[in-house]
Amino acid sequence: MAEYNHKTIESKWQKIWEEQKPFKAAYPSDKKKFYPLIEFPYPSGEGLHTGHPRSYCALDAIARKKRMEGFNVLYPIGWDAFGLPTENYAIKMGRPPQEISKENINNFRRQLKSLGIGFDWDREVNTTDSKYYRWTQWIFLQLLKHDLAYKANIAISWCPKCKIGLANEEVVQGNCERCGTQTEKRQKEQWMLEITKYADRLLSDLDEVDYLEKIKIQQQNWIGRSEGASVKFKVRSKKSPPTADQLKAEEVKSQLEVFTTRPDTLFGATFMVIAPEHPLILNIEYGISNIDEVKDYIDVAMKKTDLERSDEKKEKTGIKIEGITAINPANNEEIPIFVADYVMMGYGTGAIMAVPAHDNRDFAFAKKYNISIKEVVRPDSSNMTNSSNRANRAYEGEGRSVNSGFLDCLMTNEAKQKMIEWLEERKLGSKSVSYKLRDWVFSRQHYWGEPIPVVYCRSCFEKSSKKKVESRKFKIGRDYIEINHEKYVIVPVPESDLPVELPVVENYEPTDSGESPLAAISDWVNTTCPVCESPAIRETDTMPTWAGSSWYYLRYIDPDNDKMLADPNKLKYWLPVDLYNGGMEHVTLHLLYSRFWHKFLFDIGVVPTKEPYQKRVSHGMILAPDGQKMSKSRGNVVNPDEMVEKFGADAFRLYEMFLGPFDQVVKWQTDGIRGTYRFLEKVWRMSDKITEDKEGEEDKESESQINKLIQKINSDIDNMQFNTSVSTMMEFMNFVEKNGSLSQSVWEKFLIVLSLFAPHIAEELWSQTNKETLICQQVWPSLDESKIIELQITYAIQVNGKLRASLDIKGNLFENDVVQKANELPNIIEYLKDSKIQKTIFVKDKIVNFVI
Ligand code: ANZ
Ligand code: ZN
Repeated sequence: MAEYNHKTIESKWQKIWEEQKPFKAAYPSDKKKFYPLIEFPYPSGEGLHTGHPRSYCALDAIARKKRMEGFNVLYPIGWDAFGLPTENYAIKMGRPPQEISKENINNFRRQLKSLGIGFDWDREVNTTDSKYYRWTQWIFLQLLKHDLAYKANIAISWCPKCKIGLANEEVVQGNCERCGTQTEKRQKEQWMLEITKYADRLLSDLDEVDYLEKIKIQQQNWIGRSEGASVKFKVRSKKSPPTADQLKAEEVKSQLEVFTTRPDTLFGATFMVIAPEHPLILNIEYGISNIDEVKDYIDVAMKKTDLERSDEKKEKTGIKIEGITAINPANNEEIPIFVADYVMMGYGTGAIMAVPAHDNRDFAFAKKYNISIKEVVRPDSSNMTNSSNRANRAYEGEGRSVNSGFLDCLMTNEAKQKMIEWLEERKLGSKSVSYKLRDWVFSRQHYWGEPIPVVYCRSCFEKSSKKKVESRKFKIGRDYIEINHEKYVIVPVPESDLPVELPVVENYEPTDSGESPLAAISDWVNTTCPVCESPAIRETDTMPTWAGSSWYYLRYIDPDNDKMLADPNKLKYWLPVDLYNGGMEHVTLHLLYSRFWHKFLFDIGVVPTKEPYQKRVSHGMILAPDGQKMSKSRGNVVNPDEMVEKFGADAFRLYEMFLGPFDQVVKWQTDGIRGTYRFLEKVWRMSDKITEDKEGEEDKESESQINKLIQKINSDIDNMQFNTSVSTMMEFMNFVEKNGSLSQSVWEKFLIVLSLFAPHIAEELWSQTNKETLICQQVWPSLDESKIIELQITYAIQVNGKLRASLDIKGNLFENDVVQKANELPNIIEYLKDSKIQKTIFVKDKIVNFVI
């Protein structure tokens, strides 16, 4: 037989798969479905890196096995191709992003095909294709229609050098991701999606899915639900408002509302703190005697990032607002109000009641500004802390209320409850829930994204304002916006006019004003209003890359549908995704965004399930041989093309799986792939030694070995432990080598097992057994446990080298298991009774020697 030649074998089978399409998902089908999903790649200019195939090969092994087990499998691939790197590269090269993206996709496709991954290539999706983003825009329109999309003026990070608004993910440690310049905060009109309306369901429905625990925890933390109370404090000003008729409005405005998780500590609130962005300052400016100082403080604070502001280790800064005070509703004490940047506008109400005795941040602040500290919770008597301890930090735990009037002696939980009732009776506050989750900032001032399908019409405003303004239903940001002090109605582009295509432009540079480059294309911007046919202008912001990736798994189900997002019957058959694998870096934003869209689509009757993904798992990253993250700048990138060229796709794929436990971070080692290559050579040579099955005769030992292998692979695939699958196949080959020959039927089973991980060589050797069929279309071999022979071994158990007992046990066990059993033998217990074991010598299947 000729030498193992991976090149001819692999290109031969890739061509056959391309023609015969054995990985094509069927519809309709009587079979049970299985829908595994990998996070579709961003086709970067660098091409595939070794990290991508880890996930793809793993799910391919699972998909192949499921197909052999009779499932109708949908294992799709596509391209998440909008995004900044392509746009930046386009600007640098002066070439259209469309062209660059196409080249990158072609390269990714070539690379994936060269690995022989069994994707259903007929279902490829591409987020930048207008046939695809037409439906992304359509989903946006539905969100708009259901009042879940709105425009708001919010603070965004701004790069003064690029003159562009940056999304959070484009800011790296406060600096612009593109040029490294320190970013600033700027107010800008942005489209927002009201994901917070779904916060409760996004949290509680986690009970219905089967995500890894660490993924669930990250989702829970990101949503960050806190139960507590909102409490209203009156604000008193020494000066009265400038004019009398403002008085009434001022009364309402000068209520300071806080969110607290500890309403039981209200009697201990000795000051208040508001965030620098808090509207109270503007509302009551006339009453603030040190307004210049306050404004200076705010200016400095606004330049800081949220991270800097909330850093527990940094010294708290703030400034007292002179001229106004607040009234603690519990005891009517007059307390000072500060502005400090450790309070965030984005959480709760942007204002807090500070309880320095029981909150460490408030404690540090009170010490610094010499504010009184009043103890109102005492740890239960059993574990009294001494007061000296309390002098340098707050007691944040629970206990009994003290110095708290009607709450005194109550335990924290009862006290919280009682205080909430007390507040509710007096209309001073109520039970309240806060979430860390923020609404989703949905617009980008970039070119390479989906245009937001909205136009702005002035004449529509003039007409509708006459009707609606009185009824107060006409809301800024929801129904109309202001541009240069003119009011415009927000008019959705009619669904029948979708897609709003991205126009081809000359220049992809952002404009000086920080608008998207689209704003400079006046014949695109100027359009007619679909409602009144007057001149109108288009929205020039585009969507974030998170948009297209929030629903791609739906489009795979029906990729060519031009009537709707996807056929409901097909959705019903294929949903939910059975197994979704991706990186840990996507278990917060992407996972939440897509769950949110899915739930919304469920609510409007587009999808039949509440959740998109039944199971979410995650793989560990692959590091460079030097233990660092692979990166071009470090020059330590392992190029999959080179590996495939040298060792072949099969050896590469085997090594990707063999590297280490799937969920753990592992290091690439090129020596390792040599090992899997040698293993394949061994398999190749073995094919010469296969003997025909003889009637009525069976090699008990090889039957036992192959059933053991099948048993192991079955459980490994279920538990996603691919590395031990590969090592068990290697052990099997060692056995076969020793045995010298193998019967045809056992060999065939082995090839089927091997085909999950090294499909090309498996097809080739299968075809050499005179089969006309493809191995990937075989039936998974059934396990016959009765054929597994458990080798019985007798261990000699020694103490200091002298035989003291013997142990009958299964062969091939791990050291720990054997040593533990040996330790439990009565004789050995006796010998070891009063001594300490210095060392244990273990000889597999032979000896355990305790040295004392
Ligand atoms: C009074 C109090 C007393 C508080 C006490 C804590 C302990 P979590 O658990 O994260 O929800 N807080 C409220 N809004 C804030 C904001 N915008 N920026 C910074 N801090 C804010 O935390 C809720 C607690 O964080 C709230 O309860 C409030 O301080 C503070 F012994 O109110 B607490
Ligand atoms: Zn109009």
